[in-house]
Amino acid sequence: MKRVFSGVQPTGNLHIGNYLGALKQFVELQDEAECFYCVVDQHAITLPQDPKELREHNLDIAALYMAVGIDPSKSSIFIQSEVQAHAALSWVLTCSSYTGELSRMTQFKDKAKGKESAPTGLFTYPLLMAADILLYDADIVPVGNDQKQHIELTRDLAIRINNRFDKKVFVVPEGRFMREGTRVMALDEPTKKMSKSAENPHSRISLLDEDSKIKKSIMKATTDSEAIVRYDIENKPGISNLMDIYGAFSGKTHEEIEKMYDGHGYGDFKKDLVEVAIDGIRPIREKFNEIRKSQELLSALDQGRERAQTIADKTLKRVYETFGLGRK
Ligand code: ATP
Ligand code: LTN
Repeated sequence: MKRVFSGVQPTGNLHIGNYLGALKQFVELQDEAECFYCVVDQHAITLPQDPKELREHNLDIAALYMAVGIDPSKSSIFIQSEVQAHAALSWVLTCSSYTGELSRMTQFKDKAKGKESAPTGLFTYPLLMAADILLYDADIVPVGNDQKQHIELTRDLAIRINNRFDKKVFVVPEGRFMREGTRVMALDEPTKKMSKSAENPHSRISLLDEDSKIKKSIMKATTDSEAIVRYDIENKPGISNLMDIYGAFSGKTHEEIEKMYDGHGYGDFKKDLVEVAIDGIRPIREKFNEIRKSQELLSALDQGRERAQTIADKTLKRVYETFGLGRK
Protein backbone atom coordinates (compact mmCIF):
# COMPACT_ATOMS: atom_id res chain seq x y z
CA MET A 1 0.00 0.00 0.00
CA LYS A 2 1.30 3.45 -0.91
CA ARG A 3 1.87 5.99 1.82
CA VAL A 4 0.53 9.54 1.65
CA PHE A 5 1.63 12.58 3.68
CA SER A 6 0.32 16.11 3.66
CA GLY A 7 0.07 19.06 5.99
CA VAL A 8 -1.85 22.26 6.57
CA GLN A 9 -0.66 25.23 8.61
CA PRO A 10 -2.81 26.25 11.59
CA THR A 11 -2.63 29.93 10.68
CA GLY A 12 -6.39 30.45 10.49
CA ASN A 13 -9.60 28.73 9.59
CA LEU A 14 -9.66 26.74 6.42
CA HIS A 15 -11.42 28.28 3.46
CA ILE A 16 -13.11 26.80 0.42
CA GLY A 17 -9.80 27.04 -1.49
CA ASN A 18 -8.12 24.70 0.99
CA TYR A 19 -11.16 22.45 0.85
CA LEU A 20 -11.54 22.23 -2.92
CA GLY A 21 -7.80 22.34 -3.59
CA ALA A 22 -6.51 19.99 -0.92
CA LEU A 23 -8.84 18.45 1.64
CA LYS A 24 -11.22 16.87 -0.86
CA GLN A 25 -8.24 14.98 -2.27
CA PHE A 26 -7.10 13.97 1.23
CA VAL A 27 -10.48 12.33 1.77
CA GLU A 28 -10.42 10.53 -1.57
CA LEU A 29 -6.93 9.14 -0.98
CA GLN A 30 -7.69 7.47 2.33
CA ASP A 31 -9.36 4.50 0.67
CA GLU A 32 -6.40 3.67 -1.54
CA ALA A 33 -3.41 4.53 0.66
CA GLU A 34 -2.11 4.74 4.21
CA CYS A 35 -2.49 8.43 4.95
CA PHE A 36 -0.83 10.81 7.41
CA TYR A 37 -2.42 14.23 7.73
CA CYS A 38 -0.49 16.64 9.85
CA VAL A 39 -1.26 20.02 11.42
CA VAL A 40 2.07 21.76 10.81
CA ASP A 41 2.27 24.16 13.74
CA GLN A 42 6.07 24.45 13.56
CA HIS A 43 5.65 25.85 10.06
CA ALA A 44 3.10 28.32 11.38
CA ILE A 45 5.64 29.95 13.72
CA THR A 46 7.85 30.99 10.80
CA LEU A 47 5.77 34.14 11.31
CA PRO A 48 4.76 35.30 14.81
CA GLN A 49 1.53 33.72 16.08
CA ASP A 50 -0.49 34.48 19.17
CA PRO A 51 0.25 31.46 21.42
CA LYS A 52 -3.33 31.00 22.66
CA GLU A 53 -4.75 31.29 19.18
CA LEU A 54 -2.19 28.89 17.74
CA ARG A 55 -3.22 26.14 20.15
CA GLU A 56 -6.88 26.73 19.34
CA HIS A 57 -6.11 26.60 15.63
CA ASN A 58 -4.27 23.29 16.04
CA LEU A 59 -7.46 21.73 17.34
CA ASP A 60 -9.61 23.60 14.82
CA ILE A 61 -7.67 22.24 11.86
CA ALA A 62 -7.69 18.70 13.24
CA ALA A 63 -11.47 18.95 13.80
CA LEU A 64 -11.92 20.33 10.30
CA TYR A 65 -9.96 17.42 8.86
CA MET A 66 -12.48 15.14 10.52
CA ALA A 67 -15.49 17.32 9.60
CA VAL A 68 -14.71 17.10 5.87
CA GLY A 69 -14.53 13.32 6.09
CA ILE A 70 -11.03 12.24 7.09
CA ASP A 71 -11.66 9.17 9.19
CA PRO A 72 -9.16 8.75 12.06
CA SER A 73 -9.64 5.00 12.06
CA LYS A 74 -8.29 4.93 8.49
CA SER A 75 -5.87 7.89 8.45
CA SER A 76 -3.53 9.30 11.07
CA ILE A 77 -4.25 12.89 12.09
CA PHE A 78 -1.60 14.51 14.28
CA ILE A 79 0.14 17.71 15.32
CA GLN A 80 3.68 18.20 13.99
CA SER A 81 5.29 19.59 17.18
CA GLU A 82 4.10 16.55 19.15
CA VAL A 83 6.49 14.36 17.17
CA GLN A 84 10.03 15.53 17.97
CA ALA A 85 11.61 13.81 14.98
CA HIS A 86 10.40 16.50 12.53
CA ALA A 87 12.66 19.22 13.93
CA ALA A 88 15.50 16.73 14.41
CA LEU A 89 15.48 15.49 10.83
CA SER A 90 15.10 19.01 9.56
CA TRP A 91 18.52 19.84 11.03
CA VAL A 92 20.17 16.92 9.27
CA LEU A 93 18.59 18.07 6.00
CA THR A 94 19.74 21.63 6.67
CA CYS A 95 23.28 20.27 6.72
CA SER A 96 22.74 18.58 3.35
CA SER A 97 21.31 21.66 1.62
CA TYR A 98 22.74 24.80 0.04
CA THR A 99 21.82 28.44 0.56
CA GLY A 100 21.71 28.80 -3.23
CA GLU A 101 18.87 26.33 -3.66
CA LEU A 102 16.90 27.80 -0.77
CA SER A 103 17.32 31.31 -2.17
CA ARG A 104 15.64 30.19 -5.39
CA MET A 105 12.37 29.21 -3.66
CA THR A 106 9.69 31.55 -5.00
CA GLN A 107 7.61 31.36 -1.82
CA PHE A 108 10.58 32.66 0.16
CA LYS A 109 11.34 35.32 -2.44
CA ASP A 110 7.71 36.51 -2.34
CA LYS A 111 7.57 36.65 1.43
CA ALA A 112 10.96 38.33 1.77
CA LYS A 113 10.45 40.77 -1.09
CA GLY A 114 11.76 44.25 -0.46
CA LYS A 115 13.20 43.36 2.95
CA GLU A 116 16.88 43.65 3.68
CA SER A 117 16.62 40.83 6.19
CA ALA A 118 13.95 38.14 6.50
CA PRO A 119 13.08 35.65 9.28
CA THR A 120 15.43 32.64 9.08
CA GLY A 121 12.48 30.27 9.54
CA LEU A 122 10.97 31.47 6.27
CA PHE A 123 14.24 30.65 4.56
CA THR A 124 14.58 27.14 6.03
CA TYR A 125 10.84 26.40 5.85
CA PRO A 126 11.23 23.97 2.89
CA LEU A 127 13.70 21.86 4.89
CA LEU A 128 11.17 21.29 7.66
CA MET A 129 8.63 20.43 5.00
CA ALA A 130 11.08 17.96 3.44
CA ALA A 131 11.62 16.41 6.88
CA ASP A 132 7.84 16.01 7.33
CA ILE A 133 7.62 14.06 4.11
CA LEU A 134 10.83 12.00 4.28
CA LEU A 135 10.24 10.88 7.88
CA TYR A 136 7.24 8.83 6.78
CA ASP A 137 8.76 7.32 3.63
CA ALA A 138 5.84 8.94 1.85
CA ASP A 139 5.26 7.94 -1.78
CA ILE A 140 2.66 10.60 -2.57
CA VAL A 141 2.26 14.18 -1.37
CA PRO A 142 -1.04 15.82 -2.35
CA VAL A 143 -0.59 19.62 -2.39
CA GLY A 144 -1.45 22.74 -4.33
CA ASN A 145 0.54 23.79 -7.37
CA ASP A 146 2.21 26.48 -5.30
CA GLN A 147 4.15 23.73 -3.47
CA LYS A 148 5.75 22.22 -6.58
CA GLN A 149 9.15 23.75 -5.94
CA HIS A 150 9.20 22.52 -2.34
CA ILE A 151 8.42 18.97 -3.45
CA GLU A 152 11.19 19.18 -6.06
CA LEU A 153 13.65 20.25 -3.34
CA THR A 154 12.51 17.35 -1.13
CA ARG A 155 13.19 14.94 -3.97
CA ASP A 156 16.61 16.51 -4.65
CA LEU A 157 17.59 16.13 -1.00
CA ALA A 158 16.44 12.51 -0.84
CA ILE A 159 18.35 11.64 -4.02
CA ARG A 160 21.45 13.57 -2.89
CA ILE A 161 21.63 11.74 0.44
CA ASN A 162 20.87 8.33 -1.09
CA ASN A 163 23.68 8.91 -3.60
CA ARG A 164 26.13 10.15 -1.00
CA PHE A 165 25.73 7.02 1.13
CA ASP A 166 25.05 4.78 -1.84
CA LYS A 167 21.95 3.25 -0.28
CA LYS A 168 18.26 3.93 0.04
CA VAL A 169 18.15 6.15 3.10
CA PHE A 170 14.95 7.87 1.92
CA VAL A 171 12.01 7.10 -0.33
CA VAL A 172 11.91 9.68 -3.14
CA PRO A 173 8.35 11.09 -2.95
CA GLU A 174 6.10 12.31 -5.71
CA GLY A 175 3.83 15.33 -5.62
CA ARG A 176 0.21 14.95 -6.60
CA PHE A 177 -0.84 18.38 -7.74
CA MET A 178 -4.32 19.72 -8.00
CA ARG A 179 -5.83 20.61 -11.34
CA GLU A 180 -5.56 24.28 -12.35
CA GLY A 181 -9.33 24.70 -12.01
CA THR A 182 -9.20 23.97 -8.30
CA ARG A 183 -7.21 27.07 -7.49
CA VAL A 184 -9.73 29.34 -5.83
CA MET A 185 -9.01 33.05 -6.06
CA ALA A 186 -9.65 35.83 -3.53
CA LEU A 187 -13.18 37.25 -3.76
CA ASP A 188 -12.03 40.85 -3.43
CA GLU A 189 -8.99 40.54 -5.69
CA PRO A 190 -9.55 37.61 -8.07
CA THR A 191 -6.03 37.68 -9.47
CA LYS A 192 -4.62 36.58 -6.10
CA LYS A 193 -5.24 33.17 -4.51
CA MET A 194 -7.70 32.90 -1.66
CA SER A 195 -5.66 32.81 1.54
CA LYS A 196 -6.52 32.18 5.16
CA SER A 197 -4.15 34.85 6.41
CA ALA A 198 -5.31 37.72 4.14
CA GLU A 199 -6.52 40.75 6.09
CA ASN A 200 -9.95 41.18 4.50
CA PRO A 201 -12.30 38.45 5.82
CA HIS A 202 -14.55 38.99 2.78
CA SER A 203 -11.69 37.90 0.52
CA ARG A 204 -12.47 34.30 1.49
CA ILE A 205 -15.27 31.98 2.49
CA SER A 206 -14.20 30.03 5.53
CA LEU A 207 -15.58 26.55 6.14
CA LEU A 208 -16.76 27.85 9.52
CA ASP A 209 -18.51 30.98 8.24
CA GLU A 210 -22.10 31.51 9.29
CA ASP A 211 -24.67 31.62 6.49
CA SER A 212 -25.00 35.41 6.77
CA LYS A 213 -21.23 35.90 6.35
CA ILE A 214 -21.14 33.61 3.31
CA LYS A 215 -23.94 35.66 1.77
CA LYS A 216 -22.25 38.96 2.49
CA SER A 217 -18.87 37.87 1.09
CA ILE A 218 -20.39 36.56 -2.13
CA MET A 219 -22.62 39.60 -2.66
CA LYS A 220 -19.57 41.85 -2.15
CA ALA A 221 -17.31 39.80 -4.47
CA THR A 222 -15.56 41.75 -7.20
CA THR A 223 -16.89 41.15 -10.72
CA ASP A 224 -16.84 43.42 -13.80
CA SER A 225 -19.16 45.92 -15.42
CA GLU A 226 -20.25 43.71 -18.31
CA ALA A 227 -22.95 41.88 -16.30
CA ILE A 228 -22.79 38.77 -18.52
CA VAL A 229 -22.17 35.40 -16.84
CA ARG A 230 -19.42 34.10 -19.10
CA TYR A 231 -16.25 32.14 -18.26
CA ASP A 232 -13.15 34.09 -19.24
CA ILE A 233 -10.28 33.88 -16.73
CA GLU A 234 -8.15 36.47 -18.56
CA ASN A 235 -10.69 39.25 -18.95
CA LYS A 236 -13.30 38.33 -16.34
CA PRO A 237 -11.36 36.76 -13.45
CA GLY A 238 -13.97 37.68 -10.81
CA ILE A 239 -17.03 36.07 -12.36
CA SER A 240 -14.93 33.14 -13.64
CA ASN A 241 -13.75 32.42 -10.10
CA LEU A 242 -17.34 32.54 -8.82
CA MET A 243 -18.36 30.16 -11.61
CA ASP A 244 -15.58 27.78 -10.54
CA ILE A 245 -16.88 27.85 -6.98
CA TYR A 246 -20.45 27.33 -8.19
CA GLY A 247 -19.28 24.40 -10.31
CA ALA A 248 -17.25 22.81 -7.54
CA PHE A 249 -20.19 22.77 -5.14
CA SER A 250 -22.92 21.90 -7.65
CA GLY A 251 -21.11 19.66 -10.13
CA LYS A 252 -22.24 21.91 -13.01
CA THR A 253 -19.92 22.78 -15.91
CA HIS A 254 -19.12 26.31 -17.07
CA GLU A 255 -21.30 25.80 -20.13
CA GLU A 256 -24.26 24.69 -18.04
CA ILE A 257 -23.89 27.70 -15.77
CA GLU A 258 -23.59 30.09 -18.74
CA LYS A 259 -26.80 28.66 -20.19
CA MET A 260 -28.66 28.88 -16.88
CA TYR A 261 -27.86 32.58 -16.52
CA ASP A 262 -28.16 33.62 -20.14
CA GLY A 263 -30.00 36.94 -20.10
CA HIS A 264 -29.69 37.33 -16.29
CA GLY A 265 -27.41 39.77 -14.50
CA TYR A 266 -24.85 38.99 -11.80
CA GLY A 267 -27.44 39.56 -9.07
CA ASP A 268 -29.43 36.42 -9.89
CA PHE A 269 -26.27 34.36 -10.32
CA LYS A 270 -24.81 35.52 -7.01
CA LYS A 271 -28.07 34.86 -5.15
CA ASP A 272 -28.07 31.26 -6.36
CA LEU A 273 -24.37 30.87 -5.63
CA VAL A 274 -25.07 31.92 -2.04
CA GLU A 275 -27.51 29.03 -1.74
CA VAL A 276 -25.22 26.50 -3.40
CA ALA A 277 -22.29 27.51 -1.19
CA ILE A 278 -24.34 27.51 2.01
CA ASP A 279 -25.69 24.04 1.22
CA GLY A 280 -22.14 22.78 0.69
CA ILE A 281 -20.63 24.40 3.77
CA ARG A 282 -23.35 24.08 6.41
CA PRO A 283 -22.95 20.31 6.97
CA ILE A 284 -19.17 20.73 7.39
CA ARG A 285 -19.65 23.53 9.92
CA GLU A 286 -22.23 21.58 11.88
CA LYS A 287 -20.05 18.47 12.00
CA PHE A 288 -17.09 20.62 13.05
CA ASN A 289 -19.06 22.12 15.95
CA GLU A 290 -19.86 18.63 17.19
CA ILE A 291 -16.33 17.23 16.85
CA ARG A 292 -14.49 20.26 18.19
CA LYS A 293 -16.02 19.80 21.66
CA SER A 294 -15.75 16.03 21.72
CA GLN A 295 -13.39 13.61 23.38
CA GLU A 296 -13.25 11.88 20.00
CA LEU A 297 -11.00 14.64 18.66
CA LEU A 298 -8.46 14.29 21.46
CA SER A 299 -8.41 10.50 21.16
CA ALA A 300 -7.90 10.75 17.41
CA LEU A 301 -4.92 13.09 17.94
CA ASP A 302 -3.40 10.78 20.58
CA GLN A 303 -3.76 7.80 18.31
CA GLY A 304 -2.41 9.74 15.34
CA ARG A 305 0.63 10.86 17.32
CA GLU A 306 1.40 7.31 18.46
CA ARG A 307 1.25 5.93 14.94
CA ALA A 308 3.28 8.81 13.53
CA GLN A 309 5.90 8.61 16.28
CA THR A 310 6.57 4.92 15.75
CA ILE A 311 7.39 5.43 12.07
CA ALA A 312 9.20 8.73 12.53
CA ASP A 313 11.47 7.40 15.29
CA LYS A 314 12.47 4.46 13.13
CA THR A 315 13.39 6.70 10.21
CA LEU A 316 15.33 9.10 12.42
CA LYS A 317 17.29 6.21 13.92
CA ARG A 318 18.21 5.04 10.41
CA VAL A 319 19.29 8.56 9.45
CA TYR A 320 21.36 9.08 12.61
CA GLU A 321 23.09 5.76 12.00
CA THR A 322 23.78 6.71 8.39
CA PHE A 323 25.29 10.07 9.36
CA GLY A 324 27.11 8.68 12.42
CA LEU A 325 25.23 10.78 14.94
CA GLY A 326 25.07 9.58 18.56
CA ARG A 327 26.33 6.11 19.44
CA LYS A 328 25.27 2.51 19.04
P1 ATP B 1 -1.75 31.03 4.22
O1 ATP B 1 -2.78 32.09 4.07
O2 ATP B 1 -1.32 30.82 5.65
O3 ATP B 1 -0.65 31.09 3.22
P2 ATP B 1 -3.19 29.11 2.70
O4 ATP B 1 -4.63 29.43 2.76
O5 ATP B 1 -2.44 29.44 1.47
O6 ATP B 1 -2.49 29.66 3.96
P3 ATP B 1 -1.87 26.55 3.28
O7 ATP B 1 -1.91 26.07 4.67
O8 ATP B 1 -0.62 27.16 2.79
O9 ATP B 1 -3.11 27.55 3.00
O10 ATP B 1 -2.28 25.40 2.30
C1 ATP B 1 -3.05 24.25 2.60
C2 ATP B 1 -3.37 23.52 1.32
O11 ATP B 1 -4.40 24.21 0.60
C3 ATP B 1 -2.20 23.43 0.35
O12 ATP B 1 -2.20 22.18 -0.29
C4 ATP B 1 -2.46 24.56 -0.64
O13 ATP B 1 -1.85 24.38 -1.86
C5 ATP B 1 -3.98 24.54 -0.71
N1 ATP B 1 -4.51 25.87 -1.04
C6 ATP B 1 -4.28 27.00 -0.35
N2 ATP B 1 -4.93 28.05 -0.89
C7 ATP B 1 -5.60 27.56 -1.96
C8 ATP B 1 -6.47 28.13 -2.94
N3 ATP B 1 -6.77 29.42 -2.91
N4 ATP B 1 -6.98 27.34 -3.90
C9 ATP B 1 -6.68 26.03 -3.93
N5 ATP B 1 -5.88 25.41 -3.03
C10 ATP B 1 -5.34 26.16 -2.06
N1 LTN C 1 3.99 24.14 2.87
C1 LTN C 1 2.71 23.46 2.84
C2 LTN C 1 2.31 22.91 4.17
C3 LTN C 1 3.15 21.74 4.50
C4 LTN C 1 3.16 20.49 3.83
C5 LTN C 1 4.13 19.69 4.49
C6 LTN C 1 2.45 19.99 2.76
C7 LTN C 1 4.09 21.65 5.47
N2 LTN C 1 4.67 20.43 5.48
C8 LTN C 1 4.42 18.39 4.07
C9 LTN C 1 2.73 18.67 2.34
C10 LTN C 1 3.70 17.91 2.99
C11 LTN C 1 1.64 24.41 2.32
O1 LTN C 1 0.73 23.93 1.71
N3 LTN C 1 1.69 25.65 2.58
